[in-house]
Amino acid sequence: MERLPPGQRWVEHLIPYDIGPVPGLDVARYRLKLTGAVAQPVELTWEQFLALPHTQVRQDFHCVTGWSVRDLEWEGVPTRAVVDLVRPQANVRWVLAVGREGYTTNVPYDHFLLENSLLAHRLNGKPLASENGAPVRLVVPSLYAWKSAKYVVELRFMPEMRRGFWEERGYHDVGDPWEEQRRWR
Ligand SMILES: Nc1nc2c(c(=O)[nH]1)N[C@H]1C(S)=C(S)[C@@H](COP(=O)(O)O)O[C@H]1N2
Ligand SMILES: [Mo]
Repeated sequence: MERLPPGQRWVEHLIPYDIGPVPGLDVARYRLKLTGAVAQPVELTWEQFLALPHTQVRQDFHCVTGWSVRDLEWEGVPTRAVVDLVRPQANVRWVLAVGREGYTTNVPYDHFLLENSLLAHRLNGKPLASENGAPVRLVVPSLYAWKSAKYVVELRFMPEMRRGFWEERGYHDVGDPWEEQRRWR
């Protein structure tokens, strides 16, 4: 099976992209908020986050600007584990991921729930570098890389879609690289 989605080319390493400066953070002050249409909203400390079940995935990563990186090895908490914790309502269809610098992106709930989706804090055997989203990054390998919100501080579970930073600027609400869903306008 073809491994490179249409219109992509392989590069060796991730190319960091940020919408703006990212304030530094001591993990002792890190909180991950799980909010929205859920039975049990939760705010996790760094220790509580690390105590959740862990997984490792090896996945290619595709940026909408045209580059793809092979075989990134992410380690962290499967999205399923946080779903078990907060129990989203049956009508939830979207997750809005929020970065601590204010970045947002809307992720379809079915992609968020895939087995390869996780909240990563390690990459290729090392703690996540700050430029790649430390301390915790949402990783949704089934979608273009802009859906993988770095520096994630909140996941909001929503029945209705609310567009994130790039989606408001015309990028696709789903963003499946195999369907070349780059833009909606
Ligand atoms: N918080 C946050 N997450 C973000 C971004 C951002 O600007 N802020 N940029 C996105 C984009 S456009 C891409 S291509 C990837 C890049 O990941 P990298 O910086 O680890 O290479 O991060 C995504 N996640
Ligand atoms: Mo991107």
